[in-house]
Amino acid sequence: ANPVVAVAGATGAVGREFLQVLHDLDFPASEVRLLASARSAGTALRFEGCGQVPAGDYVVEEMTPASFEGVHIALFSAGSDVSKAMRQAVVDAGAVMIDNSSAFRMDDDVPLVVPEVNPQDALRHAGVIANPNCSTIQMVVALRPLYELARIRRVVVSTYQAASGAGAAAMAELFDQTRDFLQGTPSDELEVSAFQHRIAFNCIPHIDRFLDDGSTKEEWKMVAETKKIMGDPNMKVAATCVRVPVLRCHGESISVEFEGPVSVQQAREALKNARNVTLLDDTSANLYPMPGLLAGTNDTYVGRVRLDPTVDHGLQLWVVADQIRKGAALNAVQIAQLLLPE
Ligand code: A2P
Ligand code: 11C
Repeated sequence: ANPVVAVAGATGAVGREFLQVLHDLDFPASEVRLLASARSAGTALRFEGCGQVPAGDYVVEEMTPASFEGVHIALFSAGSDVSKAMRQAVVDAGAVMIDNSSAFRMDDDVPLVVPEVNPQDALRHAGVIANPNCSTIQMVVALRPLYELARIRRVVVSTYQAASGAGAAAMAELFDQTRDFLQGTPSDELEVSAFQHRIAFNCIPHIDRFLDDGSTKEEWKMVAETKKIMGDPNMKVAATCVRVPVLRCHGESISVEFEGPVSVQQAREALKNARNVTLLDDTSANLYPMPGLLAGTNDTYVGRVRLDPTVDHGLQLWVVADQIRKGAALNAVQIAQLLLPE
């Protein structure tokens, strides 16, 4: 029988995208349940349908432990606290939780999966599979084909992260602040609540909380999650994560140091042949990936591939992906596809 799918956090930025991706990939569901908090229970969301589920307006139900009875796959994006609170109910129902929060990512019994990189890990789950942080996902999709050319020793990455990474409300704040600023509201009177500072016409080098070593939790995630997904604890990663006034799609400047020689030509060839990667790299035509032009896409886009002459075997690249799709909802649904019978 086709699986029953629950979408936990259906009204959020990622939750809505879960619905869109289930439709776009025509996921073979027999039923899709929309779950959120009591605040939005009773409201209807449009769902275009997938598998045996017809298009229609579906009523959002309040998420409780009983919501998961009869569910096979539970796609979660309602924050870590909700994932932790519902984990046992999901497992007791015999369902698999595919969790977009950071609650369980580093647990030994929870695979952390990017289907282009470590699909085999998904099959070793004990009821929960974690979806990595969006910034990590697009980086490892680009690094994996390069790693096959030569082992990667060290990566230095700086991110340019879209407001929507912080949720639907943060996306609205960037939009509203920009409009209010252009309409003449003085900058100290702009409403600031999603981020620590104004995001309109600004960049904020602060995503998630600060840790004792001066880095942020977002930067730590890129380090720890990359090692786990790539299966190489010796790969060194240094990250700086920055919020920029972009609505959707994260950009990443990545410097890669290999153990042996890798030419620009070899790297371009490997990226061109990699599944779900699009190489947009022709400087003579001003062709490179840009966040403002790639919202709503599924691939990980790579450009500006060039030598890093400051190390023995180094390359530099620029990577863009829609972080709500590949960085969250699409990656999670692709994980669910790995669980379907052949
Ligand atoms: P709701 O819309 O009812 O608040 P985002 O990441 O875009 O902010 O979305 C968060 C999602 O998680 C929303 O769907 C939100 O539902 C849901 N959510 C937040 N808190 C809870 C909760 N305690 N129980 C169930 N769903 C929750
Ligand atoms: C951001 N990357 O852009 C964050 C959002 O660990 O899943 C996702 C945080 C996470 O703000």
